[in-house]
Amino acid sequence: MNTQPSSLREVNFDGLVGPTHNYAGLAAGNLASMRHEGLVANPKEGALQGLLKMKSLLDAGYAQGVLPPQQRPDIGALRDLGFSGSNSEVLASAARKAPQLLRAVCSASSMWTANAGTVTPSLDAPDGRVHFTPANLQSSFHRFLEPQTTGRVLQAIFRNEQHFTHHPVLPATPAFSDEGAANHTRLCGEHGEPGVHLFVYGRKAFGGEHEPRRYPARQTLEASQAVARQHGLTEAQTVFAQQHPDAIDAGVFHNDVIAVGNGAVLLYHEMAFLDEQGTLDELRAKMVTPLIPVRVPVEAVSLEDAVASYLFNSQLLSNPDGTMTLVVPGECQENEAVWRTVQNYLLAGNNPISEVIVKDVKQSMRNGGGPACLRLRVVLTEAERAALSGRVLLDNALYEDLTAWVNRHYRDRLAPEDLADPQLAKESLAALDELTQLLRTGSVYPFQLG
Ligand code: SUG
Repeated sequence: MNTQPSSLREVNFDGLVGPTHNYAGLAAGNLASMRHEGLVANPKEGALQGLLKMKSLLDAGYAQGVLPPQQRPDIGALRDLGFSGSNSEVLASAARKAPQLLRAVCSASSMWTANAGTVTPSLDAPDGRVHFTPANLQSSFHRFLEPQTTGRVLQAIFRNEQHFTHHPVLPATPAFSDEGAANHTRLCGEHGEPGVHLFVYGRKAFGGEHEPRRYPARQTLEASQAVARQHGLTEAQTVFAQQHPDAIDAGVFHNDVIAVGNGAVLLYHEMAFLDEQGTLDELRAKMVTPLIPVRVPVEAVSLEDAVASYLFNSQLLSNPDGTMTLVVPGECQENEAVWRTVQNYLLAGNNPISEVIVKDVKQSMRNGGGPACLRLRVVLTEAERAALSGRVLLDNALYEDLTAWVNRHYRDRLAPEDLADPQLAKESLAALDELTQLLRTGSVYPFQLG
């Protein structure tokens, strides 16, 4: 067990937006992705918006990490599906015969690292190590292509076996559908108190009821239970709650689109959980510190406004004086009901939230990814931070290097018809090869491993 709990700090590892970022309408039940299909994307702007978010949180005193994007287009995936010939021939043939597959293998969806996996801090784990399980993301083809490289990236960075341990991806089958930390919230008191882990699922694989009718439920109870078991979490440390099916049908495809927790605070929309009272009661019974629920009722913010603004996809960050800062996407400011709620209810209310920071992550937002989707939270002790491999903790020099790298390699315009351009694939590989040197991760991409 950790003996220096006060050195615990949350590091947010943001995913870099990859060079093939585009709008392909790939995600059923994700209204932004469905609405923006075919739009011309600006990968350079997307990557710079992400880097600016990281930099401003670094400047505000928060610990910030960075995770590399994935190798795209995934030409290997097209070969597995029967396309053959040179890389250019594979791309051209896919563009002609299966444009939807070409779009899928070009997706830069790994930017949403809240779906990279589930993480348990050493303080809560029986062996005193930080535990990782990459999410299988089996509910969509474009995201199912992520877990292998995600696993390699996590193992390259959290390599030290004394401090970190990695579990296998759950079986990639509907019964174990897993979307990672987007459906997992750790609640706790201050300064190294053990946490209670809230796992939110959309359906039960076996004997389920109350399922959504329009859109898929992406997380199963069975997957969440398996991850908790892998990490050695006990019944006393875990709460499993079902997401409200009506919320899923309104476009809430992950719990982090409707709730966010930090410390003892759970900020959530009235429609987040199927059994709201039962969920709060169980959390209260298991937490050492009193839970601070901050409930937003439908009268204040409708489900529709919650989904359109991504108010709940905010980052809730702890400050040294016990207050918290909410990092919201720009879309919240543009929505009258939401902005009123932020000012008059969240900031003015009797809760630790004392500041709101607005960030522009529009390129990601148009695909349904807000500030919270873009980051994987990893709570680390000082010793664990020192044991990280690679150059992945953001400082001013790394920010400058990454910004220059984006400006050197990224396009400022990418339309669906550009995806078959063999030059895009070459540019992307050249950029990623340079990135692994910059981040000192070693070889993590299929093209580097041979
Ligand atoms: O899985 N969008 C992602 C957005 C993920 C947001 N993550 C969290 N809520 N944590 C998804 O739906 C759209 C890609 C496209 O349509 O081009 C996409 O995959």
